[in-house]
Amino acid sequence: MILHVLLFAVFLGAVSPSGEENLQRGVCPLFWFGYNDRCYKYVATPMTWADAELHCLSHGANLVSMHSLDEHTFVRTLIKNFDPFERPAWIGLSDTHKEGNWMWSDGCPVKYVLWDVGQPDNRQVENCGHINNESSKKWNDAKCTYNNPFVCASRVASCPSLPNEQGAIA
Ligand SMILES: [Ca+2]
Ligand SMILES: [Ca+2]
Repeated sequence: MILHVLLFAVFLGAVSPSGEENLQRGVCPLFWFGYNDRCYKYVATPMTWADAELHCLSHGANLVSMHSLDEHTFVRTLIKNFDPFERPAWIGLSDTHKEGNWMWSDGCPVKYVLWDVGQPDNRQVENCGHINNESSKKWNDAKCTYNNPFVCASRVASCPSLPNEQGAIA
């Protein structure tokens, strides 16, 4: 029994961050992490944007929407905890329905964005958003058929109120 408890502690240690940036599970299910009033999960299996969203939906969630620099930083930390290379991961942004009109898949309005310099550029048609672009680790639009890891986030009853931070759309 004691051995089991020890093994469980080691197991928890394996999914916990080792750095100073600490992820908290809070009230979230196993393998999900809490930030403010939502739960977030990094999924390492690369999928197309649509399959990633469907995967999140199967957990009662959506691809992550972000509404502040703090939230962006949390999502980066979450990814880094599982992928030290901080490779691109899908987020819930797409402009599939109307070019240049970005929407979050969870229905929250897009009022905060953190696009990388020169993005979104819709280069040869790019309609899906990801985080961790190149060295800035900000957001980029890419082809929706690319296979990327992704981040899901649970839904909230109402969309987050939006602080007037840098990056907010006028
Ligand atoms: Ca586009
Ligand atoms: Ca792009």
